[in-house]
Amino acid sequence: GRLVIATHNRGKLAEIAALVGPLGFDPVAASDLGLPEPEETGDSFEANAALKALAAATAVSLPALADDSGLCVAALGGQPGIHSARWAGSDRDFARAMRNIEERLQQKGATGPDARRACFVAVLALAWPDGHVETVRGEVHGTLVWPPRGSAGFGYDPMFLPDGESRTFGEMSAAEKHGWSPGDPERPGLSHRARAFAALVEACLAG
Ligand code: ITT
Repeated sequence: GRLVIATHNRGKLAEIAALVGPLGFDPVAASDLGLPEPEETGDSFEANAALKALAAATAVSLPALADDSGLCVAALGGQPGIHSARWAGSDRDFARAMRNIEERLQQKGATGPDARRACFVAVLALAWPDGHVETVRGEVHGTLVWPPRGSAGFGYDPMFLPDGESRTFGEMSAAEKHGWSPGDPERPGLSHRARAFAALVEACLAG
């Protein structure tokens, strides 16, 4: 059936559409339905994902899926975290946002890989028009490289080298970044988003 994808981020939308398509859903973008972007007033990924999914589901009376995600840098106390989009400013300048992170790491003398640990977090919220909402979390750990490498993906991808890989997310195709054969619950996936999807599929099968 129809599933609203409650995001206004094109990069996320492409990834989510590729992940839900094979599960038999017909994804519709919230932006194509003319839905406004709710203000993200929550203080956690879970709270923000839930409020975005619920706003869309209740507005159009269809189930809706939202994603709240971000990059958490250990040496920066977990920043930018839930403020990852905001760090790129209203013009969504991620080259500048990555430079900002690098400058802060330099100020802390964080030069070796151990000092440059980071993780990507994605929380998916699936909401129904009756107000029921389910959230799941996916994470991928790695290190931050400088200069950024590759131009695939979106956001902070060119700076993020997942553990055990030789290429950044910016150097991987979408399929490689997912590391997941859609519909195969035996494979947990590579990216935070693919891992959250695997958890969502599992939660739906269990529930
Ligand atoms: P919506 O709320 O409309 O979904 P948004 O971009 O505002 O879009 P978030 O508040 O969840 O979404 O911000 C997440 C930010 O974290 C996003 O803008 C990216 O910069 C970054 N991010 C999340 N997932 C990422 C990924 O897979 N690769 C690179 N950067 C990512």
